[in-house]
Amino acid sequence: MDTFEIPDEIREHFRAARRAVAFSGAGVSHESGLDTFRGAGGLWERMRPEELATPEAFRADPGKVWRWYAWRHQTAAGARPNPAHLALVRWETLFPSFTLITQNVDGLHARAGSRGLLELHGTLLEARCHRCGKRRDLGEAVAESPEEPPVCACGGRFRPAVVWFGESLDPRVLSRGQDEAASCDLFLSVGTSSTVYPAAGLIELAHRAGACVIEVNPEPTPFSRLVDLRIGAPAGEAVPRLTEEIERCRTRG
Ligand code: BV8
Ligand code: ZN
Repeated sequence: MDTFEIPDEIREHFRAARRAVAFSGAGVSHESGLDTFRGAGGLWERMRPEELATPEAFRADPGKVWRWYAWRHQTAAGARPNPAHLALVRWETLFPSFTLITQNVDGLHARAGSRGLLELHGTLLEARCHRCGKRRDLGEAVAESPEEPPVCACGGRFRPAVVWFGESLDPRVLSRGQDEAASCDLFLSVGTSSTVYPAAGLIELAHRAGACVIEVNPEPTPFSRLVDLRIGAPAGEAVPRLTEEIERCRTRG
């Protein structure tokens, strides 16, 4: 992709924006070599979510769920942030307020250097006792017990510190994300199928608040018709290019 057209009225939003939000999903990490969940080649093509990413699945077969997350942890630890993660770090200096909200649990935004990140679906880097809530490093827990989840001092089992289907998101993280979406003037949705709620609801919140909403995704999503600018290209190409355009608009006017 050499270029994409940015209409003048969108450039005007780039110049005027005071509060920006980026909302990311698994597609942002695809060019780092991590699988997405949905779509061709996605993780859910090979496994059913309810067999692995639910509390019921963990109760039924804790070892199977633990080994799947151990594999994902290893894959994420071996991956490197790509140009999309790195470009989003620059957004922190471009606007008076910027919040990065992610559905990803792979830790790549933080490793790229993003600060103040809102991780809506938790993190793959930590394990949490399902009974007492004690947290520990997931990599260490896997090294100690690769096949079955280790047992906590309280007798409970450690599980990945992610949010499974049917579980509530951390209400403080969710409400901060909702507040930011509802009060921003520029909202970038990138690499998400926009199908998992309540996360996907942030896009609608931003749109209803009158923000300029941009979508970066090679495939259309349920929100594609609502957004102000759709860029049908991979994040690793589109986000750095978009970031350069914003930098140009904000420094040279
Ligand atoms: C809850 C974390 C209250 C762990 C994940 C019916 C209607 C509406 C809602 C529901 C419903 N039935 C059930 C629900 C609720 C449910 C839900 O939304 N279900 C949907 C699927 C129907 N939600 C919940 O359960 C949530 N909790 O509602 O609490 C409650 C409480 C009790 C009882 C009931 C309700 C909790 C949801 C959390 C799920 N956690 N995982 C883990 O990772 O293992 S899900 C998973 O989906 C991911 O982790 C990710 O976080 C999330 C979103 O996925 P995406 O990031 O968007 O990834 P996806 O693969 O889908 O898309 C990738 C995109 O990238 C594609 O569009 C592709 O085109 C694009 N792409 C590919 N390459 C690139 C690219 N884009 C850019 N560049 C590229 N190179
Ligand atoms: Zn415990």
